[in-house]
Amino acid sequence: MEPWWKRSIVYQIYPRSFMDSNGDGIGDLQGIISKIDYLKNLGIDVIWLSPVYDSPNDDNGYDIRNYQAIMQEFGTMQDLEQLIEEAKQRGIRIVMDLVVNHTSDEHAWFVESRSSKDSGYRDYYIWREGKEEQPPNNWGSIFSGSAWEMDDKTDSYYLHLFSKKQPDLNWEHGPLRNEIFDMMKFWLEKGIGGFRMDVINFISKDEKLPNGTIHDEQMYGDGSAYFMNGPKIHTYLREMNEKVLNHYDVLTVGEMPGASPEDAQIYTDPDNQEVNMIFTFEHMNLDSGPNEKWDVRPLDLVALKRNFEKWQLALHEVGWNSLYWNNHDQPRVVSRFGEDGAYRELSAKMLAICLHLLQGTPYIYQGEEIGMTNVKFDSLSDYRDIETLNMYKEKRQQGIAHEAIMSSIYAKGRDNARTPMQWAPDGGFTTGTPWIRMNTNTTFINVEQALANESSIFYTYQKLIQLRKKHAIITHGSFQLLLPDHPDLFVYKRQTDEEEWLIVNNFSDRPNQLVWKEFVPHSKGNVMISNYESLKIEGDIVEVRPYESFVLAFE
Ligand code: TEU
Ligand code: CA
Repeated sequence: MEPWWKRSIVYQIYPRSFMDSNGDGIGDLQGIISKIDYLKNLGIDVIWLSPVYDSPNDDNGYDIRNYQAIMQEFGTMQDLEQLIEEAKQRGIRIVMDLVVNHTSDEHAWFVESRSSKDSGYRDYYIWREGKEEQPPNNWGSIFSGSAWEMDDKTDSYYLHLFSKKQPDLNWEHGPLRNEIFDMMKFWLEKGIGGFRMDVINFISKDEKLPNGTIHDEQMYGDGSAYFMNGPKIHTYLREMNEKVLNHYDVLTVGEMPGASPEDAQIYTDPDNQEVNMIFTFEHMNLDSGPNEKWDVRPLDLVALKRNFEKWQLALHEVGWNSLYWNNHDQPRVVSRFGEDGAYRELSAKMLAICLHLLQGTPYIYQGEEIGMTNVKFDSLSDYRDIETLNMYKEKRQQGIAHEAIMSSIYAKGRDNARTPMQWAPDGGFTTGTPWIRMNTNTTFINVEQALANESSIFYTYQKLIQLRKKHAIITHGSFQLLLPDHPDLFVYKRQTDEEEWLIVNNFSDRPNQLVWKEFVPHSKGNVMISNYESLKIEGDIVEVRPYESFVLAFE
């Protein structure tokens, strides 16, 4: 039988910024519960909830202090159980974030671990002696600075690939793995629909922890070759399946920076019992330089198309793709690959259609369905994200100009995705002061207006979801990229034995022409969805207008 998650559409909620129910400026579980009917109306089947666990919030919940308790600001365990139940009544499953590459330094395990070299929890984390007053190796942290922190109590260093308040767990240690597996069972027994696994392909480190290459102008070594897709990653994932996941009917998606399509074939092949699908980063890295996300480059559409092609072909009938433009770590796609001024609505719909007609499970990030945009705060003090703040400090120390850093933050900063959900012209997120400033364009980009306008971006998403439910070709059809070298148009075909669909997307504000006969089997195509009122066809030529997108079906 076909697994349910192949026909599901997932909606990601970043709880802190979704809906505040009690006026403290912080989104919470009751806020989410109050909006389930909105999500039901959109048509999604699954909610992926970013972390709601007890946390000191160094990295907004991705630094967990207690895996089995709820963050007080978000509510209680009862609120979470109520959310699971109310979602279930509407046919919606809740997928939880599983953050097990690291914990908070305030987690009881780490407090124990750092207390003494003889602690029974010592091996839960990765401790090493320094070398001549220097850290054990040259790795840089993803959040700037060294990946090692000296802990005076035992005169040793611990590894933290992210902030120093996020020490990495030692997966080599069997008892640690068993604790994680028990914790997973605790959540599964509550009836959740699965896990999104945070940087799960980082959990197996090369035990020798060798120095990494130092790329141009960088202060630290790049250790990724020694912790991404590490030596025992497949072993650990299979153990997790045997001991836990195989006993439940759930969705699993591994967040996997640095995983190639070849890696993904192994991770997602059902015979291997590892994960159902992964989040690739390859398409998210195309508008950055090779070694640094802050080195912002214009998007090369040809490269983007080739990349999607590679993934679509690699996993077809082998594994499974996840499809996304956005999440809580990425800038808003309409500002990034679309146009967020005059063409905002058209380009947001185009991007939606282009992504949702591919093979895989689509993910919608809160606000994407109304075309929310990036923000530009004048003052650094309005930013909240630890990655952004640490990076700013480090680059200033290296002598880089304030303006240059701010322009990288405007393009790539994670807070672009974290401004509060825009429910109404006056905000509608909170009655108090939000923890991070609201985008001022909520006056005209908001849910209230989107719902009232039948041609809004929201209804394009709703329609895309309905189409996917109805037409098996979207889930199962083969993929073929057409016009691979065209600089503006992203054109592809989906095909089954019975039908053929043509998907045409203009990624530019220039009109482009297509010679009809070269693409369609015959003239009787049905328009399944589009973002203009009707197609512009003259004789044998179709004019594809600025940011136009349409899907034609042929029998
Ligand atoms: O992100 C992993 C990750 O490597 C990047 O996406 C990172 O957030 C950053 O954008 C790199 O420039 C996951 C979570 O999604 C992220 O929110 C957490 O901060 C991180 O892991 C640590 O848990
Ligand atoms: Ca609140």
